[in-house]
Amino acid sequence: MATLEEQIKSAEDEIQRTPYNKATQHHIGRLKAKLAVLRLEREKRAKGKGGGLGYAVRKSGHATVGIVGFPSVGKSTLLTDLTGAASQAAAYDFTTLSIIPGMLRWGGASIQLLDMPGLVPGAAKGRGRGREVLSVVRAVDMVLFMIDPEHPDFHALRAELEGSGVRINTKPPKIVLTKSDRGGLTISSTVKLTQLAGGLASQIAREFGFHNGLIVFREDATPDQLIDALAGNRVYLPAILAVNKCELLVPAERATLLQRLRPFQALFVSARERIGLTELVEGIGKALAFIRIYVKPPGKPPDRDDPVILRQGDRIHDLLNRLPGDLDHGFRAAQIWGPSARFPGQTVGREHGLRDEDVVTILVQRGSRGS
Ligand SMILES: Nc1nc2c(ncn2[C@@H]2O[C@H](COP(=O)(O)OP(=O)(O)OP(=O)(O)O)[C@@H](O)[C@H]2O)c(=O)[nH]1
Ligand SMILES: [Mg+2]
Repeated sequence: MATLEEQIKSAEDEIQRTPYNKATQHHIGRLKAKLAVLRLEREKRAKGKGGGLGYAVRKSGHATVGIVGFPSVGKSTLLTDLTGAASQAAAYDFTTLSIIPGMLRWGGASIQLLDMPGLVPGAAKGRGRGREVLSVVRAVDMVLFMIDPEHPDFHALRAELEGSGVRINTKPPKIVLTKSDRGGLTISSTVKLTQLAGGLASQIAREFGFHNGLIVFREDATPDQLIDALAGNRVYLPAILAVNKCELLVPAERATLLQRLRPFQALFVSARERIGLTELVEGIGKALAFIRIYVKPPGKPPDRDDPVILRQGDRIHDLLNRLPGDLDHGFRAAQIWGPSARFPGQTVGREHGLRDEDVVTILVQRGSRGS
């Protein structure tokens, strides 16, 4: 019986070897599902062993951004430039051996920037301290990829994150899974499934041991998306890409690199010469999609100087979590004025989605303390 590592390797090789076409599409879909299941098993075993000491990172600020790059691309130099935090920089690989945090301001928000040890190809398999670094990446709110002219292979860098279940600049697939004990597998969809037709969806589900229950598709998902939904441990993060040491590149080299990096829009910076840093910070703030929420105590005007900073997609319950006191407990309803309100003073519940510059009053049950 082949070991787990051998089984993974042979599935990876076979996927690589098999040309993708109509005739092989089912076979490849099933192989990918099998590979995903084997990788889940590898992760489970690594966790069981303890896998060495992980990094303890205390998140702070309104959002945490991790700098991800190969060794020596200039991550620590950038952290020190942008935040003043001292992180040793040197001309040899693996200068940074732990996670070094720094703080950065953007508008009214504070952003925590994490300098991390360099990743190496194979990190997702556990090379170097790859697994520990990747587990920190899974906990951040955004990734700042960094490459330099000597290590320009962004696609390899990104593949390390993908291999550990991190999905960049995409949304979770619109697939709802409901498991049950018996009754077989039912698949339904609100759109035509063109990439999982002919029983491929149920074949993939079976690889995951999903034999009974309901799978509902709300988009024309790919096999990879179904596998992500079944694996269940994927994280979806926004990311931007910086090319450091740009002062070493002549214009023609820049153009070639830009072309190769597409569709990612790279920002050219020089941490050492302090070029492009303002644009970089601007890019980070934009990608984090902050929204400003003004809290209005009942019967008083809102405090416009001191917004609560949340992120696009956040809801009333995220606001409750951010405000002092146990508002979540006594919460009765919220009233909204501004972009997300259908009319001024609309009454909404915990699930209401907030927008930039909303004004919100939290109403609490009698006996609880309001805000
Ligand atoms: N030419 C040039 N060199 C730079 C630039 N930024 C950093 N360096 C140099 O690149 C080398 C590596 O910089 P670090 O900041 O230590 O790189 P790192 O990514 O933190 O490296 P590890 O911690 O080992 O992964 C140092 O010698 C820096 O002085 C830059 O913009 N231009
Ligand atoms: Mg470093």
